[in-house]
Amino acid sequence: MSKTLLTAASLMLLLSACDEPLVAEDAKASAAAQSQSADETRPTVLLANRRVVSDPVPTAQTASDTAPAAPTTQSAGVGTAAVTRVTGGPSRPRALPDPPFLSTEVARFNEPWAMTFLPDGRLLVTEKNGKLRLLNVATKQMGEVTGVPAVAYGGQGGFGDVVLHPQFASNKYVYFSYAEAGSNGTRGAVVARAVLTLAASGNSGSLGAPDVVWRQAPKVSGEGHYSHRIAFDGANRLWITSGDRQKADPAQDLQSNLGKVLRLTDSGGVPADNPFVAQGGEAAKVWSLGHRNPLGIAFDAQGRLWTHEMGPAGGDELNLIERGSNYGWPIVSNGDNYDGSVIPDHPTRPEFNAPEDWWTPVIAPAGFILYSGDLFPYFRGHGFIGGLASQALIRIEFNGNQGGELKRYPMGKRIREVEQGPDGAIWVLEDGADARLLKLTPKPL
Ligand SMILES: [Ca+2]
Ligand SMILES: [Ca+2]
Ligand SMILES: [Ca+2]
Repeated sequence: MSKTLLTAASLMLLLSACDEPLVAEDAKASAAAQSQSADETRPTVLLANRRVVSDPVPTAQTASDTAPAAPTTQSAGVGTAAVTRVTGGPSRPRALPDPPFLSTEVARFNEPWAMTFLPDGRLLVTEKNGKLRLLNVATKQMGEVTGVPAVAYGGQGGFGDVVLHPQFASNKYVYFSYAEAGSNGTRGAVVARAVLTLAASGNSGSLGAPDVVWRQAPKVSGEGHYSHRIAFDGANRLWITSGDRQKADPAQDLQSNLGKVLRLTDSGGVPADNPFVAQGGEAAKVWSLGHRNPLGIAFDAQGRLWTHEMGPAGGDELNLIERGSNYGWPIVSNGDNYDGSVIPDHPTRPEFNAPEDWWTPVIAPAGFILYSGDLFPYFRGHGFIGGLASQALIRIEFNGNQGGELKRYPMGKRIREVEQGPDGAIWVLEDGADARLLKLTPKPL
């Protein structure tokens, strides 16, 4: 467990890390945000003893140019267990440039949070203050989709995720999340769906009357840790990450839906085979519990669900989500509290599901894809995570039920969102005001 030994220097880096910016009730995180530059200048130093940080060179290909391209394996220490890296593929170049992509600015947005491509190749982008943008990425013409409900903008909250129903082509349903105001200054995340109508010409559209399919319960004070990331599986089930709203303990309470991963029907109902359905109420919608602030959710080609979540001071996690499992927050974390008080690490309580990889200092993960495109065939099956505090794009490699960071690409800005385009380009959104939308395409060899 050398990962848990903290030197004075690593403690300073811990204090310099932050998950989300400028949340009023989390003063120590805010203070940390002001000194994050120390983090960005040396993000991999403390990881050197446990990671492969350079792209692997597929030396096996030199053995025979005519033999079928067998996967190349190499070992790397990840998390608490050794992982056999599986790399290579039929189109893998002999060595990847670093970075392996060219970055092209396509547009700029004001505090973008999420994006998703429409079947016609246009891009929907949410902005935290409640705007839904429609961008023609070919012409760069920017329009707007009207009909977004009022959002409770402030802190980490506002307009959140946007995804299409798997049968969008026929039902036109767009699902989106946002922070909703309650009584006495309380707030909570909401997921709603609405029919999207696109204008016959030009670059605009409108949402029909929104139908709320899920609400965070109870609504609480504060403006942080909404999470509210959305995904669909292959059976039209609606998956939602619900953050702990910085209240911590509710993540262990099955009658609160804070700090959970939820599994619903596409209209917000309870699937009969959910793990806690017999307990009724909020528990019936829960798939897994003990989560803090999961801002990334994605299914892999085998249908397994992966999420990442922000830890406190240290302890960001990559998790394989398993039915009915408890991921430990706030009882265990490989990080500790911002005030320096210790939270027992995952290995002290093996009854909780431990992360497949974890990060101290934090990367502050936001946005997540599992790549399946054609432009970067050698990255198929890899994950890409946006990094806020780490100002990077983090590439994750998987082997069965294990996975971990293989490579970190510095981006120079906080990265809020990652998406795969129709042609297999990787798209990233920076965070904050005047944030760039970047299209990443393979760098010529
Ligand atoms: Ca955990
Ligand atoms: Ca700890
Ligand atoms: Ca695990």
